[in-house]
Amino acid sequence: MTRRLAIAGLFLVLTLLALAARTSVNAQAPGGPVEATVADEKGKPVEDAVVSLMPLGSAPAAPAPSTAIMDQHDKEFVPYVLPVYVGTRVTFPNRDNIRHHVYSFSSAKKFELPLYIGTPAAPVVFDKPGVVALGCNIHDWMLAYIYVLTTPFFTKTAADGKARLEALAPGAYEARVWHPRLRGDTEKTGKPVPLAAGEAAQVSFIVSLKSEWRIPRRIVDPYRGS
Ligand SMILES: [Cu+2]
Repeated sequence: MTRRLAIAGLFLVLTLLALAARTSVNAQAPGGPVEATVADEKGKPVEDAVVSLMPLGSAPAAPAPSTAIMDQHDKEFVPYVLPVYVGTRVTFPNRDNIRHHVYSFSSAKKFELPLYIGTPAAPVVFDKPGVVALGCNIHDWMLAYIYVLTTPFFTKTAADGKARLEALAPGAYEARVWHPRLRGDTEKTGKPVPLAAGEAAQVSFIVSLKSEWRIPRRIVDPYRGS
């Protein structure tokens, strides 16, 4: 009798252990992917929009410090929009054989990399959230944006206006969109995104964009090299 009870008890314990293991596996299974779509008011896909997800309730754990690259190639910045997590170190390699002079007057990061060829020795640390507009003193048309975020969960739309985020922990999030020409505040674009384990979620934004105005490229005398 006692032995039977012991065996029954053992079974019970094993069953509970198996259940607990299953639950914990479920808890760790990633949610998503989150598929994001950004279009303008006419339904045209919007490229280079940054879609971010902020977990609701608790602040996201900071990822390991990372680095990113803002190239200069053929007298343009590449990419046009670079989203980074706050604290990211960004290098500015110049792949042209002429000199560039990169600067920003944005309050999120004022800096200057005086005339240089190659890669400046020290990367620039983007330690404040916000929008950093980049320019070049020599080539007025050069323009790009570094968008500094306080969540590590972000992505950028391709030419078809679509972007994808994977491997997120299940939970409640708020999605936001940002674009260099966004009319209005990115804070007001928030949409709730509940994310269940192993289930895809969709979020779509219709944004109003300011009209584009870019300084035209100047014909540069190749022999002067500027
Ligand atoms: Cu330049």
